Amino acid sequence: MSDKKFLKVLQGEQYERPPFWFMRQAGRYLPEYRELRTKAGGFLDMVYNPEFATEVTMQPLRRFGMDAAILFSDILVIPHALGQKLTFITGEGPKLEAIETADGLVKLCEDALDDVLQPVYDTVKNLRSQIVQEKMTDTALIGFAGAPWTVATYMVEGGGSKTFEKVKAFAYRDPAGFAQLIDIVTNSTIHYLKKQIEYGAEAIQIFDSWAGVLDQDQFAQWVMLPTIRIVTALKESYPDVPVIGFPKGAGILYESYAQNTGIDAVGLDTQVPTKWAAEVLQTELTVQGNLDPVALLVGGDAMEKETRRILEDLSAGPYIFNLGHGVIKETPPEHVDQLAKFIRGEA
Ligand code: 1CP
Repeated sequence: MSDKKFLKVLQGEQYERPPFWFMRQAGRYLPEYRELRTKAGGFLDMVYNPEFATEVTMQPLRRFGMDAAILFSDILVIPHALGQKLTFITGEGPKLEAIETADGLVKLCEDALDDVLQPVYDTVKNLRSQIVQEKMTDTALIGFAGAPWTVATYMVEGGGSKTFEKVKAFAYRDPAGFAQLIDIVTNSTIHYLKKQIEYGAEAIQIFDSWAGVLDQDQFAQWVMLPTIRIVTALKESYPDVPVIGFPKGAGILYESYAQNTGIDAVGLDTQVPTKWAAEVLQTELTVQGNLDPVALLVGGDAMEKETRRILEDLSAGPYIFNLGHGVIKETPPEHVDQLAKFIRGEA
């Protein structure tokens, strides 16, 4: 078993200074990322180029010394590898050829997943040796995927959404057809995550960014069940690789998600009250989170005040410091530096 601090906390250990990493720690807020993205041509050209993807993953670690690296990829490589057309337009986010009914499922094919995803696996392998080469011996490598519900929202809506009308309508009108879509994504995700572990990922995070838009029954069906299937399958093959679940926006349903999905740690969004999390969640498993990304954007005293409160509330149990969602692209890198130093007790 590895003695990296991040992995130890996922096994339930506690530290006075928690390990930390930030969701979306690689990306557009870093000038060196923007430079490489221009050189690569497009976002997917970076994701499917192991050399570029490795470099971009390493960039924030060199500046800020996080305790974990997260593979540079995207949750939408699964629909892409299933054959759905995907483009990333700068400033507009992802666009997919929407699948609005079960008729569209015939276009998806699970046979060619690895043909598309092999460069991502190669990136994982590269990263493990790059981390050693740069002497970051205590830095762990996180692999990830989107949860089936969240990935399905993009597949059905054809991109990001504010209302989730199309994907919810599909699920209401044709639950059996929608279940087929969720099954296809679940199976592909299990395969994809197992491959990431095989190539060197030391922990896995499942991003369910839109878990919060469902009612309780839909949450049970489209968030809980697929997550249980994924975690069970991973644990069968790799019982020692920890899994972090991030059901953003789940509110009161966090409790049942944390207790019943088999995950080792739960990522808290900013809205989860930290004292509640300490009492209800942290007594059962490791928690991660949940500084408001806007506090990081603002920096200074406001950021330190929020961080201090979170550390006070969550440091008495197994805890990984993180944001409640991804780094906002306008965030000054100096603020990230300030936060990293603050968490380490250097400022
Ligand atoms: O223009 C650019 O350069 C692309 C911006 C970008 C980046 C840096 C996208 C497009 N994806 C990524 C990388 C990414 N995406 C990572 C890499 C590692 C890291 O965290 O440093 C990860 C983990 C993701 C995960 C992801 N992609 C999620 C889940 C987490 C979350 O933020 O909620 C989601 C929902 C996506 C979809 C996606 N990809 C990109 C964008 C702009 C979006 C969001 C679209 C929307 O608003 O709905």
